Amino acid sequence: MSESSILVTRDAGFRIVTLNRPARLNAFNDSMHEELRAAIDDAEADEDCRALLLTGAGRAFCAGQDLSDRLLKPGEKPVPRESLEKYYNPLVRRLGALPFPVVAAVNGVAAGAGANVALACDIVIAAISASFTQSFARIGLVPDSGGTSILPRLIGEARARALMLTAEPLPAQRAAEWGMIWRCVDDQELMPEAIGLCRKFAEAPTQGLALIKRALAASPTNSLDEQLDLERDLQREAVMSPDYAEGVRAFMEKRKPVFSGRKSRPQD
Ligand code: T3D
Repeated sequence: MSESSILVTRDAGFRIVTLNRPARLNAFNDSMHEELRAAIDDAEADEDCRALLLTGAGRAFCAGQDLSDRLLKPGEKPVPRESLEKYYNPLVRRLGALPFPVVAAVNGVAAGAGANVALACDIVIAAISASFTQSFARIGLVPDSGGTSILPRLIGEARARALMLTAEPLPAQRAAEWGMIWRCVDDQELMPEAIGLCRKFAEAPTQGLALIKRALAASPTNSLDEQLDLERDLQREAVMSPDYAEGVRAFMEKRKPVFSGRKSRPQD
C-alpha cells in the first residue's frame, strides 16, 4: 500500500497537516490535492479544531506542481490543465476563509505554487535554511496560487516583480526582513515555535479571530469607507459574543479568560 501523501496529527485544539511526498520535495499531484482537501474538510468539520499548522516532510516545504505529471512524450501535444481551477484556487480561497488561523511552518524550500500556498496561510514562520522561489518563470509559467496578488502587497511591487521575473530564491531571513513572513527562526526552533503559536490559538477567542480574517480578506479591495462599514458590522457581531463578555470579565478579575472556541455562536 502506498504511503499517504498527507499526514495529520491531532493535538489539543489544533491539527498538524504535513505534506508528505519528500522524494519529490512534497510537490503536488492530484491525489495529494485530494488528500489535503479532505484533511482541511475534516478539520473544519471538527468544532474542537481551532487552528491548523501546515508543514512539509523531509527537507522541503513544497516544490509546487509535480512536473513529472506534465512531461510530454515525443510528439504529444500539450493539453489544457485545469489544476488551478480544480485545486490551487479553491485551496487558496479555502485557507483564507477557514474560521480559524492557519500557520505555515516552512521547513525548507518552498517553490512555485508551494511558495504561494505558504503565503496564503495566515501566519508564515520559516526555518533559517528555508527559501521561497517564484520558480514559474524558469519553466515558462505565470506565478499562480494568488502570488501575483499576495506577494506585491506583502513586499511591494518592485521586489515582487523582480522575484517573479528572475525566479531567484529568497532566503527565509531576507523574507522576514522584507515583511513577507512573520518570523524566521533557527531550524530546530521551527516546530516548537509553530506549535506554541497553535497552542495559543487553541485557547483564543476563535470566533473573534475568524472575524479578523474576514476584515483583512476584504481590505485589499475595499475603500477606507467600505472598510470602516465592514469593521462596524463585524464589531457588532464581536461585541455580542460570549467571548467578548468573558474577555472583559477576565480582564477585570485579573485572571486568564476561558473562551468558548467555535461551538457557541455570537448570537447564542
Ligand atoms: O501544469 C499545471 O498544473 C500548472 C500549475 C503549476 C503550479 C506550479 O507550481 S509550477 C512550478 C513547479 N515547480 C517548480 O518549477 C520547482 C521545480 N523544482 C525545483 O526547481 C528544485 O527542485 C527546487 C529549487 C525546488 C529544489 O532544488 P534542489 O536542488 O534542492 O533539489 P532537486 O535535486 O532539484 O530535487 C530533488 C528531487 O525532487 C529531484 O528528484 P530526484 O532527481 O532526486 O529523483 C527532483 O526531480 C524532485 N522534484 C523537485 N521539484 C519537483 C520534483 N519532482 C517533480 N516536480 C517538482 N516540482
